[in-house]
Amino acid sequence: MMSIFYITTPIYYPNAPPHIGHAYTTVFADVLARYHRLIGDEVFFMTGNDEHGLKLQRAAEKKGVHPKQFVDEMADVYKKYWELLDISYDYFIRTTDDYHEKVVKTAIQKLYDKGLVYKASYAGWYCVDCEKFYSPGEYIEINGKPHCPIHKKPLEWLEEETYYFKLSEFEDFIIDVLKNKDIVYPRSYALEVLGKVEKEGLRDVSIARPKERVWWGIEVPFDKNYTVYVWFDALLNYISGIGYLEDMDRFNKYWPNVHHVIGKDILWFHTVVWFSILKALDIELPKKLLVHAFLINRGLKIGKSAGNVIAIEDLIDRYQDSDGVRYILMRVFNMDKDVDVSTELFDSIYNSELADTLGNLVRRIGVLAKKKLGGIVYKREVDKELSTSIVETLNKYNEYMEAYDVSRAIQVVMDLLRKANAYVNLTRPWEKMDPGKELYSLLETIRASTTMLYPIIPKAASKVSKAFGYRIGNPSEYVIGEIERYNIVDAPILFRKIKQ
Ligand code: ME8
Repeated sequence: MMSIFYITTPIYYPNAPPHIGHAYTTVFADVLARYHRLIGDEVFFMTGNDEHGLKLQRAAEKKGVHPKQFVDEMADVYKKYWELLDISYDYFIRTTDDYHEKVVKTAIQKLYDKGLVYKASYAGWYCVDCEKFYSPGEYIEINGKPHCPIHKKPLEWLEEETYYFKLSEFEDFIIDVLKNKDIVYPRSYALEVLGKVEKEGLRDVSIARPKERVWWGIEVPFDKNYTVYVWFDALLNYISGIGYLEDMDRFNKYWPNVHHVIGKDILWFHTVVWFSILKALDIELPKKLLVHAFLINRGLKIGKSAGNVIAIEDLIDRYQDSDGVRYILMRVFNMDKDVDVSTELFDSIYNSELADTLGNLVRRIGVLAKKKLGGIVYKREVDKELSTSIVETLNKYNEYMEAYDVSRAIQVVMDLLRKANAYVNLTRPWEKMDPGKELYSLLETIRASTTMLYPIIPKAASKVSKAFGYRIGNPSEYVIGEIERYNIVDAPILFRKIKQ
């Protein structure tokens, strides 16, 4: 049955180019988007940039350019990186787009009209990197001074008149949602937020900034001395990007099927704050919020602010192409646990799985088929054991992909490919006069494996399908023995081993 699958990434702050952490999220979203296209869903995949606020204002100031010029240039930089990583997004949203600004203004006005916004003074500790206030108990102290728990940088003291959103009014609603609705995945994250809300309650949040301090933002429609707080602005991208206000049919088509992918650093905003805003706007809550843990390096979350960034271009250089990088990131992908990035680990995954297992099998079978059978392999009965393994693997793979467990899905395919390599060693087709049965069995295994791996390594999978003459189809409708005749025109070397 065809369904609609709307998937989003966070919109990133373009104060610097994206790094491995952004790639982690974006590749994951891309893999889900590609999988859903393969199984016949109508997919809308959106990523983009979060272009307003103090962080961007300062980044532009530092460069001596107007923030608009700065974010324009950076939008191209982000798009270039996503192209390098073969990200198949359908739409790239920017919060400086005019339809988006209109949605933000209308939304904040609606909350104001409903009596959910009021003016009062605020004093507190602020992290510009998070664009977030931290209260005592939330921040950490280093040398007696408040520091951001994520970026480990000193917080700034802010005191100002601001507009508040009455988040406190939504406390019961939020508790009910986190307890009883199956939105946040994995569920442990819902329980984490629930625990915090139950313990501390919900305090109202500031949703505006005085222009004299933060002028780079969307003007508050009911007070021109203020700009809209960047997080309120940013979250609304998920609805403005599919035509909220402008094209309600389109909005109503995609919204009920939205899947937000985020890192756990922005969990609070995407549960408590986002769910309350949606409720206040009379919009249904998202279908799923998919949360993942961090990539870390020397114990710290990898990030621009921590200065331990790993550049996407370095990864692409080392692993030769986008496929290598995509595969490694998805192979280590973990929603619950932080993953320590290490070159040894990445190299060994690349060498043993992509080069030695998949690459080696494809090369061997391609060469053998050409040499022994002139490249033409007719349909034969598929080896019983292999055929059972193919079916089992497909079932598990589909189950894991439906559960967003890309890493496990990859691992079952690798197990199948290892079995196929063992079958080659056991049956020794190079010694046979007519190795038709063995080669056909192996080609069917390769076809199934590349079909399953296509969302992760689209270039390599397409290369094999072209060289061996078959189409990448729907992995939930794969039929063994469907191909009457393989025509092998090439025996590609997919991944060249790197020296460790
Ligand atoms: O927070 N490990 O933007 P941002 C895993 N503009 N994921 C990581 C990561 C790491 N070390 N570093 C970054 C913002 N990420 C806001 C979002 S959405 C309405 C507004 C990924 O540029 C992860 O997805 O700081 C994280 O949530 C996101 O980048 C933060 O990107």
